[in-house]
Amino acid sequence: MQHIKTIEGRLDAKGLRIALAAGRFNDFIVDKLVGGAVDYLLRHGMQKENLTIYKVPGAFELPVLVKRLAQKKDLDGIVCLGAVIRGATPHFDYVAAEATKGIAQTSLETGMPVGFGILTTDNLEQAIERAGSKAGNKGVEAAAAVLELIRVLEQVD
Ligand code: INI
Repeated sequence: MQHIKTIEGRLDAKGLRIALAAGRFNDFIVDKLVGGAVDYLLRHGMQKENLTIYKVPGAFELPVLVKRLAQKKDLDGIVCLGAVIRGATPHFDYVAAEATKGIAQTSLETGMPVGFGILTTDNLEQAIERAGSKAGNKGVEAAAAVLELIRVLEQVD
């Protein structure tokens, strides 16, 4: 097998400044995602003083927060956390779509690495499964993704 130059991210958060952006809606689920993300980052060398948690009412408000944080230019990455759970009305679809679109657009426009840890589930059970039980913890996954992405992007020359 020929040697092919491969760039990968070191999972070392030492010295990085990361913000968590979390929606309060369904906070008993979101708190589990926040806890998972914090735990992951601290266990990967991040200093507590370099981590800030910002809270907004719900997932719909996350894009504008992420945009403002990305414009501050003193952050290396942002982890978005929220829980959008389907109800009896189409509200779910609007909130989930706007949050996803707005966050992705800001990340692309600003170049800020953003981890997407917003659950979009059909019911509460699916959300619980993804917030630290049967299906893992999406907050941990989003924190891991942003860390890896930051470390890859800093090697792109
Ligand atoms: N916000 C969420 O984060 N999750 C939801 O499941 C949700 N639902 O279903 O309504 C939700 N709605 C609130 C929304 O994010 C805004 O905070 C609200 O519309 C005020 O702008």
